Amino acid sequence: RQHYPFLVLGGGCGGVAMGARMKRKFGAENVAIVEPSEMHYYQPMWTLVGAGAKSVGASGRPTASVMPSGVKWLKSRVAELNPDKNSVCIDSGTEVSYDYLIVALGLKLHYEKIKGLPEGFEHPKIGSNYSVKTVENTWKALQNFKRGNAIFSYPNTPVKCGGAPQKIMYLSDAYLRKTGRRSDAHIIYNTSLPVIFAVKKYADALWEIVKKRDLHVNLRHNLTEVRADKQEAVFENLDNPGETKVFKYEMLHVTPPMGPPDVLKDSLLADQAGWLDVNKETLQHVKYPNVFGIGDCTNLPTSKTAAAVAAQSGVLDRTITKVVKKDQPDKKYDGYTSCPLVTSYNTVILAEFDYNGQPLETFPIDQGKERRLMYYMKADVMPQLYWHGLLKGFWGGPGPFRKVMHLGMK
Ligand code: FAD
Ligand code: UQ1
Repeated sequence: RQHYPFLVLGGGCGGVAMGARMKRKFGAENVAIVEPSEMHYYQPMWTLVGAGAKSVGASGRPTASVMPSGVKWLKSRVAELNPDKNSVCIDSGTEVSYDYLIVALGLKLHYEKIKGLPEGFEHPKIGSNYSVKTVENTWKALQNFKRGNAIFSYPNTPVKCGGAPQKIMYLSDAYLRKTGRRSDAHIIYNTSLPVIFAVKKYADALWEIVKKRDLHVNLRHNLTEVRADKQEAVFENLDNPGETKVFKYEMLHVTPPMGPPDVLKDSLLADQAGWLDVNKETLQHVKYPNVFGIGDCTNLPTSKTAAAVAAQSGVLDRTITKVVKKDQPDKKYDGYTSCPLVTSYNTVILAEFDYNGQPLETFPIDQGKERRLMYYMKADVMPQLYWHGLLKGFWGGPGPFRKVMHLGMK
């Protein structure tokens, strides 16, 4: 049996950021992070990897290199959560107890919920930017595109980075134009949602783009089956259950159904839907005051992104400091999240918004327009901000910059 005052579950984006912050406040010897993977990936880069603009190698670094030095890395999976005993069980059978627990387990991809997957990925013409195992298949399918339908799916569950399923469509469109094959392609976005994007300002801009570029959007279409040997994808009509439609494809990009990690879903820490049940302003667990959450595994009603994790990390750092001192948490998370909507190989619409779905833009220019500056931010600035700012516990989101940038302008 081991004990750590501060135990972090998951060594992805939120877990490493919080590990670094807890080390700075409370000392490295008091912090441990449980994470089984040897590699840590900057997932936002996979959108560009799928379109051939970055290499998959550039998106990953050894987990050992991102662990805050001196913090204990328990290279294991969490197998059981026992908040009534202030402890967890890890794979090795060891019980690890804590004074304060930070849950940052991310979410689980469910390719297997689509009939014919994951084995369908052994065939060509199909890829998925959501997994390191399949992201390069997207780029292969795009390069080998001859003639027919290019189809992009969006599942009937919460997802991380809600824009990513369509970003790869815009990049594919741009690639096919660049290589003179666009007239041989029928490009289709089949989404389970009733809208193209949740925030009206950006949705309006995206509808303009799909019209101008001849991209066909079908709302309430949910991918249920892939017959990869026949290059067929089956979608159900969510407004008319039981009704299905078969699409032939020359290229298929799959965004899988997603859900909470199993270990969390089956625990006392989960809400009805299986996500970590936290206070939406303080990120403290609603039932266990010494448990906190960050990122994709939580039930925070905002879009699941690394940008959101950055803003949450600043708030959670403050909440924990207050709780440790037996004070009331005071800093409040406003739901800030951001999605750089890549619309070509050199443009981005930088969506930023809060819990109310209101735009909350950092720069004093209209971010609803496609901009080259924002592409440069997405492709070259964000990775640096991630590795050297967010993971080191120094980047708590653009809030303070927004205030400075808008001085005298609003
Ligand atoms: P993760 O970073 O996924 O980390 C979860 C960790 O928990 C993992 O390391 C995992 O190994 C570990 N874990 C899981 N189960 C266990 C267990 N039982 N025991 C121990 N450890 C466990 N965000 C943006 O802000 N901008 C973007 O442009 C953007 N684009 C994206 C594009 C794609 C294709 C994808 C896939 C994501 C994108 N994101 C983007 C989203 C962003 O990557 C995630 O929201 C972010 O990584 C969430 O951080 P997290 O710590 O909650 O989860
Ligand atoms: C951000 O903070 C962040 O985390 C490092 C991202 O993840 C890759 C983002 O995509 C974005 C857009 C932000 C927000 C940052 C700024 C400067 C607007």
